[in-house]
Amino acid sequence: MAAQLPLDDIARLADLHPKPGHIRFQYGTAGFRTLGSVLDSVLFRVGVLAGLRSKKLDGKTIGVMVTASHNPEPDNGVKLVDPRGEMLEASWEAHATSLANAASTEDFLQAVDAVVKNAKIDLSKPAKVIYARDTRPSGPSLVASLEDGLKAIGAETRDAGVTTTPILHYLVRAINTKGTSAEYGDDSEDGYFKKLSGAFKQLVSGKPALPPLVVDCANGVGANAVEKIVPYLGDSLTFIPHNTATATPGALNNACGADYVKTTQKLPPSLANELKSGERGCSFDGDADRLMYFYIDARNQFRMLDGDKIAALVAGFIVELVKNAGLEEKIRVGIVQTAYANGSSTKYLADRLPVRCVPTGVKHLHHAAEHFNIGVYFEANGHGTVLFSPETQGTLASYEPSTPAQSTALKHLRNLVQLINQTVGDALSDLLLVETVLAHKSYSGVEWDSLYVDLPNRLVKVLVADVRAFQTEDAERRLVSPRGLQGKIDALVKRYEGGRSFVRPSGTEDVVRVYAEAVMKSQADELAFRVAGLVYDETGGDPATRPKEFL
Ligand code: G16
Repeated sequence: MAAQLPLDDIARLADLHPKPGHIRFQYGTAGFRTLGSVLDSVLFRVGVLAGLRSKKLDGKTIGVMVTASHNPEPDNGVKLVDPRGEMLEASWEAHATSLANAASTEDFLQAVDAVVKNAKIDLSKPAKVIYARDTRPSGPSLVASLEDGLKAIGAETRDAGVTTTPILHYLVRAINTKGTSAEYGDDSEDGYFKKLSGAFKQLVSGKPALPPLVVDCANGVGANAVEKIVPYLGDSLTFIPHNTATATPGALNNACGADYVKTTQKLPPSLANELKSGERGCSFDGDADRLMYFYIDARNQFRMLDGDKIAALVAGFIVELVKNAGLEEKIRVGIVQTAYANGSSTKYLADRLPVRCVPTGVKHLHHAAEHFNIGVYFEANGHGTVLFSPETQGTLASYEPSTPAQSTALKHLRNLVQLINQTVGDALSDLLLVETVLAHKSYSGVEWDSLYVDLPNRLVKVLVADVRAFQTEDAERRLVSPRGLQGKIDALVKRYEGGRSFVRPSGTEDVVRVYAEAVMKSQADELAFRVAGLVYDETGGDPATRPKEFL
């Protein structure tokens, strides 16, 4: 007889985690994300779903990360990680949403059964799941709910404890590739730190050590990772960690971290006296999958080096190595960006390399980057990585260089394959990558920054009655609904020199985001607030949050 669902176990445990009646959950850009206090039922159901996903994939290990990343501390969230360490396959997002919204235990059992039938899951297969959480106070109880779901479906589990999102992604891939030719590394935090630090030390060997680096850990789990990697790095790089108060209530992502830096374009106040003219620093976000750099210039002004600048720095370095290795005929490097990429960065990169624009969300960038031999993807917010296709990794492994210069470049490329976390954006791995390039080029923030000059830009949020009323096309660069709004935005944009603006619904917060750029800062600000005002007026936003400049 074919294996059956353990309905009694699922029902008994599901009863302990009832769905709040008034909420509709959506598996979005970064999984489920909302107030931690309403996520109990979602976590239980995600546990069941993770078990089913593993069964579907013949018992491969699935990851579950409990985090709300850059969101404020009361929020929490959960996302699934597929076996190669990438985001959950898009077709399963609908299954996640349907399970999360089943109104009662009975409805939930039916929804589970529907997923089993729909996805043709062989229930006799094993289920293996590894999970982790960030440092949010709501984490432990949500993990307990998740564990109930995993128990209900009979999954074999591994608790990776409190760790960063990218380490969890690394562990998933390491577990699933163990003993294969694609082995990714030892499936432990120690394996991760050894892999990254080993490659970094090789890459910077013989280069003068860079000055110590100020790291703003956003009072999140990245603080633990930074502390742990220090002994592995030895004297190859020195950190000055800040915002490491992971146990202080309300501190997470508060006036610090990568999102703060990107959206306010300011230095976190806590670092005000830490950086002197010429010095560089960087910020992680709450789960350490985003990285922003900055430095203080000769006039004591804060200068931001965002994901676009990281992409330009890293892509330039990789292209040079590929050329120096004599591999430019075989290896094509490409870039993937989103609509948020600064217009100057797109121009700078497109003059040198193929560039693709895709909708926001790492999964979109990741998939597009897989089409290149080496795909460099970064969102402007600092979320990104570099992918080396399996063929390219094969080429790098077997290539026979014919000069000492080629041999050196090849060695560097091989080490980059080890240094870069290719499963997802990883603040720590990206930091080591940036430091590698700075060391090789003898760049300070100034030289790096001068690759191109950012167009002034502004990002604002608008709270509206119904975010779902906003739909986009053309990689989120144009609105299709509410109808007529795009035409008004176009008319406004035309009045600003170098003007560009777009409006899109956030996938992680209940807001609409408005981006604008123009040749002058005051114009970019004005355009952003005018477009935000249009959005507000069109759609009846909350009066309390109407963009202030236009009240
Ligand atoms: C997540 C996604 C990113 C996305 C960001 C903001 O980041 O992984 O790809 O750029 O949300 O998305 P939105 O503008 O739709 O809210 P994180 O770091 O929060 O996981």
